Amino acid sequence: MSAKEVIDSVTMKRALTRMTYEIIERNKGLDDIVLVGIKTRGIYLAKRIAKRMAQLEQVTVPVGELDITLYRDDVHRSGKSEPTVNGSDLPVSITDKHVVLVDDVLFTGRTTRAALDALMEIGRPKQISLAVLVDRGHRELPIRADFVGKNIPTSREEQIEVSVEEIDQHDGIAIEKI
Ligand code: 3GP
Ligand code: 5GP
Ligand code: MG
Repeated sequence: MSAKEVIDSVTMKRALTRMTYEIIERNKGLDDIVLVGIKTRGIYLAKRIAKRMAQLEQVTVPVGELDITLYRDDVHRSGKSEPTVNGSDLPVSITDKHVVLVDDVLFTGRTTRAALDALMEIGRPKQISLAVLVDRGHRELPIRADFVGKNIPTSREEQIEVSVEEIDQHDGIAIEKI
């Protein structure tokens, strides 16, 4: 296995800052926004975006979490399992709010679909948007991200390694051949 860094820490921070500006701009401010991170790294990215929003707009945006079972066999497409939501921790009601789902990597879209199902069961948001740090392609569902850090085309044999300071001691994005 060899990992090649394609996005360094400075570039990754800039991408997150740009995504934050885009969310503020498209929402015409931060009224009614709730950020919901998808476990694990999506949560840290959502918290980073919230921190940036506070710096830029002096507004505290609520950050919630969704725990979606990760399935590792999806890389090889050998398994038939679907991602399911194991739990959620949302600090406020999402009804009539603009929920921005945040994940590290968008691949087939199945995790996002599971997240959408869960959110609709929990409440009735007025809008749901999707923000991902990396779109690696290979969608299997009609799902696209509204805010994208980097589009990194991959083969199915490749894997994107997203590192965040909070758990990996550094920021960066690498491509790994598996
Ligand atoms: P994350 O929880 O921060 O998203 O499954 C554990 C980790 O493995 C995940 O971290 C995810 O980034 C990473 N991973 C790499 N490739 C895949 C993949 O194809 N599917 C899933 N579900 N996780 C993957
Ligand atoms: P999807 O459900 O869209 O196929 O995959 C999205 C989820 O799986 C994301 O939460 C993401 O963490 C994980 N994932 C899929 N492919 C990759 C990848 O190449 N690298 C990383 N880090 N995560 C991936
Ligand atoms: Mg993830």
